[in-house]
Amino acid sequence: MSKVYVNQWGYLPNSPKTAVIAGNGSDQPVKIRVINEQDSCVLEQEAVFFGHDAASDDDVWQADFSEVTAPGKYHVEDDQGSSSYSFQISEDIYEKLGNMMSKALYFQRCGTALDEKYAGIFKRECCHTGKAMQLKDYVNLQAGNISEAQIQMFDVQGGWHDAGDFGRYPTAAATALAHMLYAWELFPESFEDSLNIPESGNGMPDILNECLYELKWLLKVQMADGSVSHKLTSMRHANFVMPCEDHRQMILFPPSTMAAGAFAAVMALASRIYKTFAPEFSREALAAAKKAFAWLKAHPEFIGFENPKGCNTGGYEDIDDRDERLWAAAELYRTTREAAYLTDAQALLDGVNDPTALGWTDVAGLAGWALMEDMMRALRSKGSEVIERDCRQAALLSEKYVELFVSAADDILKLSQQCGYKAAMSVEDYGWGSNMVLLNRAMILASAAVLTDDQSYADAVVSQMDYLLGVNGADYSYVTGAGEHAFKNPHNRVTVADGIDETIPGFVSGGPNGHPVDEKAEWLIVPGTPPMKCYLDIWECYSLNEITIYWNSPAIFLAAFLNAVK
Ligand code: 9MR
Ligand code: ZN
Repeated sequence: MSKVYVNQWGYLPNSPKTAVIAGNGSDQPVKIRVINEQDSCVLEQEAVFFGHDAASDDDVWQADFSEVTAPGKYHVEDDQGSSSYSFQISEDIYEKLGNMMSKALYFQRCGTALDEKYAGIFKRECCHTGKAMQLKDYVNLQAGNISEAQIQMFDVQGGWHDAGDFGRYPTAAATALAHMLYAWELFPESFEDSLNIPESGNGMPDILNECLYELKWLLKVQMADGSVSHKLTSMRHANFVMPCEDHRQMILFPPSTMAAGAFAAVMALASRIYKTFAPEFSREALAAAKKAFAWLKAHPEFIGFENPKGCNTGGYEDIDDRDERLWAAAELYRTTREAAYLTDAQALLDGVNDPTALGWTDVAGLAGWALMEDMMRALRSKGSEVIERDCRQAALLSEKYVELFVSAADDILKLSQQCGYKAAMSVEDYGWGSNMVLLNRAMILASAAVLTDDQSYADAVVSQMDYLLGVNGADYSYVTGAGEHAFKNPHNRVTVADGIDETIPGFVSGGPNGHPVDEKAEWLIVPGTPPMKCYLDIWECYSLNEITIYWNSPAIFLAAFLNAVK
């Protein structure tokens, strides 16, 4: 029996629309019919045989139904009697999705009660209000070498839980924040001020309100010497209880150069963005950024991070900090226009591995956004804004980045064309958090679309969102609440412990993983399962089905992009 896949959430009226038909074991022609809510066929179309798709092990047809543009509810049938899930065509499809995914971050808030007024049935009590201690003190205390009275305790209340666990990790936080701050800066028209969060209506756009909640917390994990703790978690993950029931001792782990770099970068970025909305915070953020950068300069050696013995919370390990240093220098240059930062950035760019990377491990692409920011903004406002280039060196660096982004986007386009489902992923790319790899690549495509105005990049972004929302061999929409067959059992302590049947909407799943490491997935996924289908909507499967702030943030960026360029 064949299977018909569509974007279960929906399509913009004028965007390309592809249905993928898979798996009927022959290469005979396939026809599709697009059916509206009145049950009439609005388009009959021949699907084109793509061939065998490696990542899903499916024989695949692609049917273009872009001709259908009238707003409404539809589904697609093939001539073998198979039918897709239903979907909408509507102007506000990505605006709604973006709002939903941004609101999901409110549900990650730590150190505050979530009132019914904003959280509805998902209201909950305040959590993690206790103070944290540094790892060295924790270790000494455990060994009986010191008493509690001798320990300096830190106020660390606030911020977002990173994921399905209650940890808070600066490098992950900084990347997620950057995606959203840039999304707001480049596509402000996509952010409606209607998230219904406690700060709504205070004169600041809600997306910036939500980000400020995290940024204010982030300031708290900078130490007096300018260094930044690599993470704030307990020694071991909390049980599957509501956050207010988790009373494990919170620990500020030792600093890393990655944390200092990412912190300096995002604080410099934030000081620009909040300059008029929150001038006091903006000044504080810049001072904190400079202090972290000074600490970095005083520590030119790589200071990595590894979990101490007995600790099982996230590691966010890295083997290279040059990209974080580069990102920090680029943002500080962009904010202060001081030449010394630019000289640093220039020197660091030559050494980085993956210059357009936009994820939490490799962040050199975020430095690119900083350096191209004025150009991208001017292009977005169709030249009405003049690019002020104060120096030739900055212009050259940003031109270099334009080339890097466009050439990376060309490679990503090719990848997307090689997949029957149009996912810009090779067979090997399906690891833990594969949806992030796909979404980060789509952000590179979106950047190239802004920089060149070439429609093919924007169309490929649509394909990546289609994959996320249902055009994939696993047959799921990977955003909770978005579509008829959206995943609903995330590896999220709150969802598991809250006793509510419904799932908080707007969360992005980590997605299929060809090399799962959680026990449940190891048991249930039959060896040889094609990587695109190595997915289970089961809460125990943390290496397939967790949620994180930095899996939501790229999707928020992309929804804002698609909504703005529609
Ligand atoms: O997203 C991270 C993934 O890329 C890594 O492979 C994995 C193992 O190191 O860790 C993931 O991050 C988790 C973090 O360590 C703790 N919070 C939940 C994150 C998502 O699973
Ligand atoms: Zn909490």
